[in-house]
Amino acid sequence: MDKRLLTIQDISCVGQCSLTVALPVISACGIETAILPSSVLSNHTAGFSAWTFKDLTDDMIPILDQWLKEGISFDAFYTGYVSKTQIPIILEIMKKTARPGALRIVDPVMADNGKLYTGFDADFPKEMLKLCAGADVIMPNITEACFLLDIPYPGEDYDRPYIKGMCRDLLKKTGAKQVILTGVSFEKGRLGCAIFNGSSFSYYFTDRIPVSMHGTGDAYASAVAGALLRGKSLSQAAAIGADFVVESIKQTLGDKDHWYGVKFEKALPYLIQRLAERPESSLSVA
Ligand code: PXL
Repeated sequence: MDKRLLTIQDISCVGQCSLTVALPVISACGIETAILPSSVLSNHTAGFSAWTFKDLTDDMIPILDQWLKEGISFDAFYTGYVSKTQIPIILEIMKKTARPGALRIVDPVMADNGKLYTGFDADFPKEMLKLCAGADVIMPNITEACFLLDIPYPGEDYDRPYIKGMCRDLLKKTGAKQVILTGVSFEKGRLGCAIFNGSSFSYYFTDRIPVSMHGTGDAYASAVAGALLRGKSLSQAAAIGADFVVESIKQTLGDKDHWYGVKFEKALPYLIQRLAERPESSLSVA
């Protein structure tokens, strides 16, 4: 049977993030992608002056009940932007619809640049810990890692031992099996991630493109999820995801009208090509 993934996150109708990125990216990876929208927003909350917000928590259990009646189940789950009250429901959905050995991938979307996103309160990280508990892969950025660990945000003031310790502490505290820590940089022109699978630790860096674009975290996590389901290792998936985001950013550079997201669509052929490569040639870990 082909693999089927369920992704749970919001629909920001306009703005190229969350489900409007995850569905096309993971589908392009050749993986059947089911969705459970956690909420519907007119547009995302980063950079637009206002937005509508419709919470869909009340629909989640009826949807689950219907899936159970149909015998619907999943090989993988990938969660993104969700609300606090949805976390216990999502845990129940995963428990009841997981096929044997199902993979749980959690992007603990809640913060960046040292701050929680608009609409997330100080209690949110404690709830997010519950979603991360026992996950196969978590993909926090450094800000999210600090909130999960309840430690101060270091800004750019950190070194290799700090990042390695952070990865170890994340697995210890959350009980997750593997972590990809994103947004790591030790030198000005290079940006990447730290990858720790519980025993081996590595980094993957690319040249830093000196712009900050919204939605790159979702494009990254979606490509990693798709690559993992295509059988790539954690470090291969981390590298493919990073290169896909760089390609998406390059496709967006110079388009002033496109300030709200990245043109990941233009990079999908590149992603598909990378996924078709033999495993050895797609791995380039610094
Ligand atoms: O990209 C994360 C994200 C997802 N969904 C919504 C957001 C954000 C980040 O700001 O606003 C609605």
